Amino acid sequence: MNSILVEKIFSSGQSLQVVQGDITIEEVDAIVNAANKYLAHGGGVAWAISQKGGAAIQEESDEWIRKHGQVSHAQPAWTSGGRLPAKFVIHAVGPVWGETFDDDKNLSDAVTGSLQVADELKCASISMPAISTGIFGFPKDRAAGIIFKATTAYFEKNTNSSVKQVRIVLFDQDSIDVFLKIWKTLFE
Ligand code: AR6
Repeated sequence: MNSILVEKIFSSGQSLQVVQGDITIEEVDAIVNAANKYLAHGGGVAWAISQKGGAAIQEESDEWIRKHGQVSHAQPAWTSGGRLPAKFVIHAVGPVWGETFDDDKNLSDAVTGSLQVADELKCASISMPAISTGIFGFPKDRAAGIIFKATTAYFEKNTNSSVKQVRIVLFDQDSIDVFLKIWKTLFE
């Protein structure tokens, strides 16, 4: 079972949570996948989502690539959730650490873009992993600050958004320790 570690409720009533657990069991409107630009879900959280959600996720992803081409940081793709409890999977592409000079902006864009897609899909609740901090090698502390700040900025700019709850779902203890440390510096 996934458990809430900390929560901040903004003046708009929108809520940001850090959750410990497995994103594939989240009972929310949409989960975010940490994808690559080809939507080839071969490793990390992408593989777990694809396995649990069933063949529909990779099939719909392949269809998306055929129609729209490679996925950019700022404009994530989306598919159904297949057999997952979540209705949708939003496929966000974070930066590969060190590949360009725009890593911070590209991660921020991937987070903001995911929230925009969730809004377009009229989602109230969305769960997001620590995008880019696994196979893509983005430093966890730096990513935590960017993910928290991008979500806060989105809430502040979009108080009437359909998105009322954002859950940052962390799998491993190291990520939990780092994200909670950064949370304290920003929100406590
Ligand atoms: N629930 C929540 N978080 C998870 C789960 C889970 N079930 N499993 C792993 N994580 P990564 P990236 C965490 O590598 O760095 C794939 O091959 C994990 O511990 O999945 O953006 C894609 O297809 C880490 O903290 O994503 C891309 O090619 C976080 O999810 C590439 O990896 C992100 O790790 C994307 O790399």
